[in-house]
Amino acid sequence: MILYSYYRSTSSYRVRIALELKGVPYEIEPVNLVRHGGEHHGAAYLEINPQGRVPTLVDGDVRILQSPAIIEYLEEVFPNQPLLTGNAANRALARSIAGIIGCDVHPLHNVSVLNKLRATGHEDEFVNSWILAWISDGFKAVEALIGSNGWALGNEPGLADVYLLPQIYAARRFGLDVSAAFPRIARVEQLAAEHPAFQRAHPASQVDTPPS
Ligand SMILES: N[C@@H](CCC(=O)N[C@@H](CS)C(=O)NCC(=O)O)C(=O)O
Repeated sequence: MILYSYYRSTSSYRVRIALELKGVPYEIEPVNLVRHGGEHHGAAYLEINPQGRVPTLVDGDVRILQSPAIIEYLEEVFPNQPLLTGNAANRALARSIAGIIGCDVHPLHNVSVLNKLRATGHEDEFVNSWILAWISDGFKAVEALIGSNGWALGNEPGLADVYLLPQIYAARRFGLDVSAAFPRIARVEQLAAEHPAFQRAHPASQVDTPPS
C-alpha cells in the first residue's frame, strides 16, 4: 500500500496510526503542502487525488480519498486489531468523537481555510485565536465524553484515539496548553507517547519530517 501523506497533516496522521495499529505494511509517498506553493496543487498529485488534499491511500488498483473512508476500508479489509469494538452504542460513541474532530474541528483549521482567512485580511492574531477557539470547543466535548482512565474509550486504543492524537498534536502546535485545560485528553496523549504504533505514526518520525 502507498499512503500519500504529509508529516504534520492531521488527516494523514490518523491513517498512519490506523495502519500501524493494524500492522499493515505500507510505504509513504510524501506530498509537501508548503513547498512550491503546495505539491498537492500540482498536476501529478491531482491525477491521484482530484480534490488536492492528503491523505490518499493506494492499494493496488484501489485508490481511496478522505481519511474516514480510508480508515473504514482498513477496518473492513483488516478486521484483526479492530478499531471499533464493543456493542453498537460503544461503536457509536467512538464515531461521535471521530465526528467531532474530523467534521467540526479539523476542517476549520485546515491549510486552505487559514489561507482564505489571511487572504481576506485577517491578521495572525485573529487566525490563531480562531484556531484555538475551535479546537477548545471540540476538546470540551471530547473531554466530557472520554473515560477517566485508559485510552479514550477503554483499555485498548481504537477509533477515538486514531482521531484524538493527531488533533492533540495540532492543538499543541498552535499553542494550546492541553495538559492544563484537558487532563483526560492529556492522559491519552501520555499513553500514546509510550505506544510503538503511535510513535511510528508521529509527525516527528516520518520520512518527510524536516531535520530539527
Ligand atoms: N476530510 C479530509 C480532510 C483532508 C485535508 O483537508 N487534508 C489537509 C491536510 S490535514 C490538506 O490536504 N490540506 C490542503 C489544503 O487545505 O490546501 C480527510 O479527512 O481526509
